[in-house]
Amino acid sequence: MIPNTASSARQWVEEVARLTRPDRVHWCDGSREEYDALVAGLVRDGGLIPINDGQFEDCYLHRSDPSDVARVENLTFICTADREDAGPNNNWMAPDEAHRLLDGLFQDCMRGRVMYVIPYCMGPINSPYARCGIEVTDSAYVAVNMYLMTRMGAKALERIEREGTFVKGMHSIGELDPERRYIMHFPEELSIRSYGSGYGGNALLGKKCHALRIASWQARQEGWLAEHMLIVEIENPAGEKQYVAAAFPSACGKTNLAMLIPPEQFPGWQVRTVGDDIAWLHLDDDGVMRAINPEAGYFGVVPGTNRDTNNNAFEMLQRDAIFTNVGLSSEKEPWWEGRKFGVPVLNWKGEPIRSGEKAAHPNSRFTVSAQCNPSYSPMAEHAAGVPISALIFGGRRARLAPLVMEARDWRHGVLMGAAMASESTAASSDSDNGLRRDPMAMKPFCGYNFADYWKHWLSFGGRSDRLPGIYHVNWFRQDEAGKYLWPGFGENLRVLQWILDRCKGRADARETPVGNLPRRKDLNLQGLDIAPEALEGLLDVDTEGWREEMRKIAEYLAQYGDRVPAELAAERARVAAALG
Ligand code: OXD
Ligand code: MN
Repeated sequence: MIPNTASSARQWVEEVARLTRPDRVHWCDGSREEYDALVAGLVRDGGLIPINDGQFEDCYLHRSDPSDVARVENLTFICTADREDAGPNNNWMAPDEAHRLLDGLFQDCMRGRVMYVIPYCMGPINSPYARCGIEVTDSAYVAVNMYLMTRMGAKALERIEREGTFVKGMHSIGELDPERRYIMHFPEELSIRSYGSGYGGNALLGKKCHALRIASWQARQEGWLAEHMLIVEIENPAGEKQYVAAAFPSACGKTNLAMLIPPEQFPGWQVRTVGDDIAWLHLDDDGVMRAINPEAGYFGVVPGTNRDTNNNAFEMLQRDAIFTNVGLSSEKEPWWEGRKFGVPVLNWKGEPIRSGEKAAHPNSRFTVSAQCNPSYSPMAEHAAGVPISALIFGGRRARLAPLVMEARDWRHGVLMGAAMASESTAASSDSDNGLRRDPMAMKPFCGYNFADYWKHWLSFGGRSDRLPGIYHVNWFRQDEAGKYLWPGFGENLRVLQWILDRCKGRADARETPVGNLPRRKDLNLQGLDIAPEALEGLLDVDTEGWREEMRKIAEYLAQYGDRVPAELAAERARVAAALG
């Protein structure tokens, strides 16, 4: 499948091979036979461990280097000519310096290794909204994960050759040395260089590096949005389908929401997944916001997954899945905290479990093709994407943020997104367990200055009068004793129902300075066992707490200096004034 000599893809790959000196170059064609052969090779080398094939057909375990288990935000850089374009939200390095550093690391780094060339397409192959890239890597583990996560191989290469443009991604696991690890992005060159890590978010370059950091930059230039959002299809018993896209920081239940199972009291409702992590949003000619999921698979957090929390994920992990950093049970089955059955005997490092120790790494993951999801929406393959009724922002906040609130208009919604904050999680190794501002859940992923990003978001306000409603949710509110007030999981459909009814003008709300909130009577609580005090807490607006929050938001925005759009500052001031 090697393209002809004149092809820009081939020329670039030859250039990379001259620098990295692999023993062999393998152009991936994306076939199942190729996947099986790569897996067999990995099994031979110990990169994948077969697990109980009786129960888990064609499933494997990968144990990563123990120092390489999460994204590394402190080693992730945006390399733009002007430092201000990367903004205070990113680490920055001058492109020349970054190239020099990375050229040094990549030089000869693939000697004795195979270089896999992975042409991929982010989005349905025939979608005008899709974008392509080529990842070269010396990791067969990356190649098999890319097979599950993206549309890769011959078809993608065809499109690349036709369009003549693609994102250039160079990856090497190097020596897996944390001191020689960099994830570098060059948005102005549409290129990525990642060295020294094999972890998904750092190494599967189609995902965070391309579909968010580079794509967010392209999206700004081209007038669309690349967002850290799931996309879900909700069909009510009348057969009416609506779509929402929702942004949550990593490990806040996005995959669960994307695969929600309606509670018993919702007969006739169906929820289907379009995407679980990334949405590319475009306005169509009628001003309707349409979303595609650029990915074709999931790289989900495993701990906590069971039949009750996410039966769809649980089901799809039974075949053709790759587990990374879970434990093993006495039956040689993958084991993780919250699996609810089986006896763990080995931890994620492959050592016998010591008492009190966790078997799976908290950021252990599964990789699986979206085709294995029993609730996969056929609309995920639709070239024109799906029309979005509501955009939802959410964080993990023990206090203050109510269960749900609605922005009064687009501008207020942008403020809600920009002010998002969350208690930190295990998906990034830089967690400090504090509260961190994570605007639009894009803190680790926006490929340019947040101030310019908010301006770009605000610009949509003037482009259409059919924009989606914007909402903020919080499933993680706790009482003083630390007990969750809301049951979450499938019951979140009750909140989604209110949101969707609001979008159709069918539900009531009370206006408050921070947004429109449902009253108890506005939510469908039929059959839900929830204490009145819990509900009161969930729907309460703590005026003093919000005044303080608005002051903190002002401090946060001030970090971005005069680049902060005046419209956003004015919106914050409006809400603060309304709070008195
Ligand atoms: C992810 C993340 O892996 O956000 O999706 O970290
Ligand atoms: Mn994510």
